[in-house]
Amino acid sequence: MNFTLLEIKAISNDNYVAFTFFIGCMAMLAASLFFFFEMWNTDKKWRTSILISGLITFIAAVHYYYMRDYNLATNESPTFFRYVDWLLTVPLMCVEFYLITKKSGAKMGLLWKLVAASVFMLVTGYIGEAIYPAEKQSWIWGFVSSIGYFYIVYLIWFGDVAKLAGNAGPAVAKAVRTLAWFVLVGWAIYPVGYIAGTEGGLFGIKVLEGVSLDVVYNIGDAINKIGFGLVIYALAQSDKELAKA
Ligand SMILES: *C/C=C(C)/C=C/C=C(C)/C=C/C1=C(C)CCCC1(C)C
Repeated sequence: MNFTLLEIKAISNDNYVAFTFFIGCMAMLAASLFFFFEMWNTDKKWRTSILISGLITFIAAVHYYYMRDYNLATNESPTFFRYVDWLLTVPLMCVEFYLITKKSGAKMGLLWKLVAASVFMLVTGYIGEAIYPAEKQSWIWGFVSSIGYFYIVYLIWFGDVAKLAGNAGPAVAKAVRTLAWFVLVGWAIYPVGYIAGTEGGLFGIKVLEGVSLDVVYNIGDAINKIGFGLVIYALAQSDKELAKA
């Protein structure tokens, strides 16, 4: 008889990369439960937004579960799962911007601009990271990807999103300003991970030697997915207070 040994992989104490996947998964799950429950404690007007916050962290939790396994089994970066996760969650963040500015007149066209720019950013980033990682050209793809990123930053800081937020009430204007900082500073964590993780990530030079791309991405995700959702939650809550007053 031929027995196949099922190898059970545990996270060893010094495997901090796998540990951040584990913690990431738990944090995303906890955040999802929070949003899903709080959704019912929220004014109808904001319920869809809170639901989407929960979907973003839930989709991430499922991907983190797989990514943790993948990383333990292969000791490699789960690049494919990572980008599938982002391709689902980043457009959902664009939907959040659309939903909160919709009451002051956001059109579907704005949503499509944001979604198209984010898909462009992610697909070109994936090409640089997964297809040409060992080439010195990965920085070119990173650079191309950044064009999509800066277009999103532009739309949110100075373009349609900023204008619509300016016409909205103080609660929405404040939330959009905070979310704009997330996009400018929080999302900038990702190119740092890319530079650390790809050969020649910065103009053909390998900088940030010894920094784990996965740890940088995992920190970025925790801040940007959970933090982003909490800003929208705070908006829904403060709007409730304003309505009561
Ligand atoms: C929840 C996941 C989020 C918010 C992911 C965001 C990802 C980015 C903003 C990635 C940006 C990149 C660049 C701007 C250049 C290098 C390639 C990327 C894809 C890492």
